[in-house]
Amino acid sequence: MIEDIEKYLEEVRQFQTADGEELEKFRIRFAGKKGILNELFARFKQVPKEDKPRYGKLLNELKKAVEDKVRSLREELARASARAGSGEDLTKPGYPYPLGARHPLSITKNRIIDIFKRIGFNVSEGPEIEDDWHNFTALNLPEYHPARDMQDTFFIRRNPDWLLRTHTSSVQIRYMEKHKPPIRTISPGRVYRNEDISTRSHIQFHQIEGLYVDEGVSFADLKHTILFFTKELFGKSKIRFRPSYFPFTEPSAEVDVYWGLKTEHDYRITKGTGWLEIMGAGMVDPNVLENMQIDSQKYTGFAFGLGIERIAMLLFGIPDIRMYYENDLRLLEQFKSVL
Ligand code: 2U9
Repeated sequence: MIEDIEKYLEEVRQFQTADGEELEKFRIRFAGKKGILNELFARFKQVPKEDKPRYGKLLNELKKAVEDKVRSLREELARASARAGSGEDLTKPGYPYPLGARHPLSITKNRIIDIFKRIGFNVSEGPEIEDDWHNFTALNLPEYHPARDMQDTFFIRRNPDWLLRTHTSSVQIRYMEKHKPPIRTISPGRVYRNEDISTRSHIQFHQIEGLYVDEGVSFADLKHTILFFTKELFGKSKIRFRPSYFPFTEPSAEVDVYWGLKTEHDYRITKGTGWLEIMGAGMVDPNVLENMQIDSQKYTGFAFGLGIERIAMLLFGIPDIRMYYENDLRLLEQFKSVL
């Protein structure tokens, strides 16, 4: 029996393979449940007493030799397969890459910016915390105007001159401090108003305001610019101007686009009229130009403002302004392929 072990020991030491399956067969033959090692251990009882120490020692040696051989050959196999590559099938298609989506407000903002860039407007940005001058005074907002009221504006408690801007017109005031006419700029950004939150209004929303100042800019230029815009953004070419009032423009108008009355949805959103209000606009009040040291006898300008949330609601049929700020993936994932 001792000779058997010595024979196996020699066989194990000699064993070589570069094949994983063959190695596994070898392992099972020796170290498997019904393998040689277990069988030899089971025979221990029958070994004559005087042979037991040597038998035991040799058997343990055999066991260790099997373990060492399996481990070293496995390591060699792993190294060989790493040299040959990962073992992956490189012709398989890749794993799908998780795709993000732009926010509907960003999509809308970018579309509007693109349209105005094509007719010579640049993009200007400014701070969300403003002072009274840039947000109100320079814009011809008189002290008694309700917009200046605590009710409508968030003031910064540390300094009563500071507030969260209520419109991005403040950016255009800053722009005129640095640049002289001709000026063609649009200012997108977040604004804040102290309003009750509902389906249609929120304490924060986004605006784009536009400003064009040069010699000879007229109301006709304003009308045609806005007509171009509505054609490009909505594909709609019927618009109307309704007289209105803003402190910073004179004359002022609200702009409606003819949406149509083809579907029940059209009826609902236009309240049965077919018309939808999309923005406000007007000729820049001469007082505002003078505040900027721009000669209002020589220069005129037009300005307009629109709420991005409202436009995005129309473009994408979003029913509630709060949905923009909830980060619900069920909404956001719908914009994966929208540009
Ligand atoms: C300067 C002078 C005048 C910007 C204008 C509007 C009309 C307007 C509203 C649309 C919906 C705000 O987001 S909203 O609630 N805006 O109706 N905005 S004219 O007039 C300016 C801008 C800058 C220097």
